[in-house]
Amino acid sequence: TANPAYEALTIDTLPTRLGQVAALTAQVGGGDWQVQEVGDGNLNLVFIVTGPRGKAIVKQALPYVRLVGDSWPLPLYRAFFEYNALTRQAARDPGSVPVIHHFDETQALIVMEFLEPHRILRRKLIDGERVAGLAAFLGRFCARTAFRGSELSMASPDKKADVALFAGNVEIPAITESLVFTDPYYAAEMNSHTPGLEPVIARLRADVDLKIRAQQALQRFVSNTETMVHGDLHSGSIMSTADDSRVIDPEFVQYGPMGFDIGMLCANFLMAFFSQPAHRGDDLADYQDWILSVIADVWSTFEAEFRSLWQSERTGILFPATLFEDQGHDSAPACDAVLTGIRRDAWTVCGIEMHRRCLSLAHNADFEDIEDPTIRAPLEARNLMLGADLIRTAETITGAEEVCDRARGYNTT
Ligand code: SR1
Ligand code: MG
Repeated sequence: TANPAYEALTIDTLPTRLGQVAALTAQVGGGDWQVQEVGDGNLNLVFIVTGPRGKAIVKQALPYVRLVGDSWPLPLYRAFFEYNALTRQAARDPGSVPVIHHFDETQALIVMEFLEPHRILRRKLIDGERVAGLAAFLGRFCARTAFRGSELSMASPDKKADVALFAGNVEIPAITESLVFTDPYYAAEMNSHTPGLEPVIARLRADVDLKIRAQQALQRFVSNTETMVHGDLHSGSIMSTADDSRVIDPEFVQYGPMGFDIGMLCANFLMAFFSQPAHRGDDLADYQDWILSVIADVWSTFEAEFRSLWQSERTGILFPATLFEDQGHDSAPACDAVLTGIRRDAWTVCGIEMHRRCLSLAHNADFEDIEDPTIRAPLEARNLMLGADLIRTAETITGAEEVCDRARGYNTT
């Protein structure tokens, strides 16, 4: 933030300021550029640069939270962590993230691949579109990044160095610590909610056991550095066509619990599910079934991929073959035990994310696009109640099918 050489780009200054960046001109060609600012997220500037040869994305961090304004400063160094997260995700799950063409640390900007005809998944879900291969892609991404970013796979010194590096991303995780894990459970200053939800909210905030569980999840989030997590893996951080998907926007990266990303992801599919009655007509039931099938398939792919990596890539210090296979012991029960911990963390985070998107700052379009609060409130109430249910029972949930059944149950109440 204090870097005097930093200057936010505008559509007018971008061509002059970035005209000499070889990695950008190699993508779009020299000469006349058209520039559009298309950032609709909470934090950054995002430009599409169109030249004679093609298009590229220029993403630049702002020194404050765009959603709130310059009263909430936010360090520019988050672009450095986003860049480093993208390079690691590309290595751990090749093809899962946009190709990076250029990084400028001083200007906090990343030039990357323009994904076309991809659209933000959240908008596709609101519009009732299906994406072939989505669950398999996301299940693999969560499993590969979780496994390959941990001491199950990484050499211990490398892992320690990476944890130390990403520990420098201080303010961004602090946003998650308050907005996600804490603010939903008291009358925090920036909170807002749809009128009519007061009785449900009062029940959540009166539930001491639920608040303990949410704080225990926060404790694990801040202190358990078992893998590099994306940190903000919601449907606005995924871009898809009808049959191709990529994960974008990992500026909330940190080392954290292996269940964090898949838990947040499933929360966003559940919110898409609960909001659908306001967005769909005749095909409502079919489309809601498809969303639930994505959740179930994300988990079956995640677990299959994790087990496969366990067998083929367990090269770190954790659960080494010297203690298991080399002594004639099957290590599959150890893998089961790790997956049990992941499920517990994931379903707790899932419930908390379902709460924060209706109660805290930064709601999601699935619900916010429902203009009539008398339609929105009961749908959000279903979402809040299932979220509480998941937090209270996370340890005993047998799997995603059980969660989908519970979602169907709340969908009719
Ligand atoms: C102040 S930032 C609010 C939210 O936007 C980001 O996308 C994250 O989800 C964060 O929690
Ligand atoms: Mg984001």
